[in-house]
Amino acid sequence: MMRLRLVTALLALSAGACASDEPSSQAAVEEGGAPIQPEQGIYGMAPAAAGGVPSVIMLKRVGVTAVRTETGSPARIDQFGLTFSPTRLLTHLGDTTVFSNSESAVAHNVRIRALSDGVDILDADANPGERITVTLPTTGGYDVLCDMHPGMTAFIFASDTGQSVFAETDGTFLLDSVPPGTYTVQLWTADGGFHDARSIEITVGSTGIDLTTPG
Ligand SMILES: [Cu+2]
Repeated sequence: MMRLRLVTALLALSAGACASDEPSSQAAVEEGGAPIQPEQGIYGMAPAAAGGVPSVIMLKRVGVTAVRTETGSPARIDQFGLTFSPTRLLTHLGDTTVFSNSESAVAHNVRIRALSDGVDILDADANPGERITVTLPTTGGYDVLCDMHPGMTAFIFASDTGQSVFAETDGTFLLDSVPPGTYTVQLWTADGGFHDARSIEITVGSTGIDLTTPG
């Protein structure tokens, strides 16, 4: 109930901002530490993290083929100090991710397991200085583990939409720089997988959406 009330309050705040004659020059922050609204995009609530894995919000523009912008370098997860860094990575389906063992003397392992069926898609040893390149086979979430150090874990999500974002642990999320238009928004959660996509009209300014009751 708290989440619903929060989003309702934020929607009211958004409507107020739209009615103002002066365009907002920066994201609005309500006094008391309410979530930040994007200057141009969507914000709202999704289900809270499940088992430590945050919800993912994917946005796809209707009728427009997304043009991928090449970053020039693959995403990278470092193994150093007995941790993966970063511990969360959002990648695009088809892109490669490079694991680098940057330790001077500690051997690691990279095991990647699909959450959808629990099947390992990679199990490789990574000696100091070695690199392992992987391309995830399908959209969805993947646990990353090191067999040699049980505390070493990370999480990768592969998306195939134009814009995607991890929600915060409490479920709040924000997608900025989204041009006005008609979109589909789809939610993914660790305990429910892909939920039904729903249509959303994004207008000028901030558009609030409540995804706490996933379809
Ligand atoms: Cu390790």
